Amino acid sequence: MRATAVAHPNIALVKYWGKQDSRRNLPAVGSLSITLDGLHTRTGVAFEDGLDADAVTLDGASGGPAGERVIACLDRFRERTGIVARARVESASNFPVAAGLASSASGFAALVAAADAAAGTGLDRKTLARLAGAASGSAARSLFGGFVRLDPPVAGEADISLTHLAAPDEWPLSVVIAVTDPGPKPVGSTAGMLASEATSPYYGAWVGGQGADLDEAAAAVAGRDFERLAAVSEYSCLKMHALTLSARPGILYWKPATLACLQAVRALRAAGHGTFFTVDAGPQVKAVCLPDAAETVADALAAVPGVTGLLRTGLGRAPEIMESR
Ligand code: 2P0
Repeated sequence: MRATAVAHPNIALVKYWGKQDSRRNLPAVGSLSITLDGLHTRTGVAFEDGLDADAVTLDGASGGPAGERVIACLDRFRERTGIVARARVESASNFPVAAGLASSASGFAALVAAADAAAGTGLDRKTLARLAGAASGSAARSLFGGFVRLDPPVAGEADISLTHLAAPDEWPLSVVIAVTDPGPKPVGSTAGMLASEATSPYYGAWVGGQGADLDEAAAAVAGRDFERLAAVSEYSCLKMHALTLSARPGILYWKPATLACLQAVRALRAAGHGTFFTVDAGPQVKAVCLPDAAETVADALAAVPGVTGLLRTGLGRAPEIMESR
């Protein structure tokens, strides 16, 4: 009853921001993402009959709110599958956690994949995605590789739906991540979403416009139309940050270097390089690139004052089970 899974984070090009149902963690809006190859979380899960409580170690630390979220996710897994044993969980990521690099996405994707393999429950990918999504909305997308669309429940539906749009090798884009501050973000995603909903005058417009953005981005992916994907992705990113800025008090995730990177990416695109930006709930900038532009983009972002590190990656696959017994 033991397995190890490796899962990758994803970054949304059309952003998830807002909850339809906080208790079940159902999103108010859909999202569209790319899964990243170079970053990963490796999680081992062992169900042991002798344990009287789950024992969770995350990047060497045990307990705390992150550990509680893992236990809640395991409880939903047990409820869904009838497994009763408690688990020993060990998880480590190869990138900074809680800094807007989507550690919760790869973390919960690896957790549900490892739990399923350890318990031998054979749940299908969409069921695993819903279990991961109940823990962290963006994690549902990391059960798939390449390009993924997530739609919120519509009237009469109980849960999110997921559509795999393209595999990594069907449109092999590159991503350059400019790290401007590796520390934890000032306001977590969940708190930021709830504050935006409660206080921003723009929240209704945000929710109302999302379906059109998703359809536009999905059409861009289907047509492998980089310019079209660039336009809708930057639009969605800036609109999400306009929403957080318009909360009361406003939530400002950017550093000065974040804005400098956005301007650098816009200048590179104007000069003919295939690249566009996106920024999640944190200060790091992700530049999505056509493969032949990635080198130039990386050099340009490395030279921006305030950029403290650079990560480069291609698109990643679905979670993999590394060992199971
Ligand atoms: C996204 N983000 O679509 C958006 C854009 C950050 C900015 O999903 O509250 O950690 O745990 O469901 O998944 C980050 O939010 O939020 C996120 P919860 P999660 O990637």
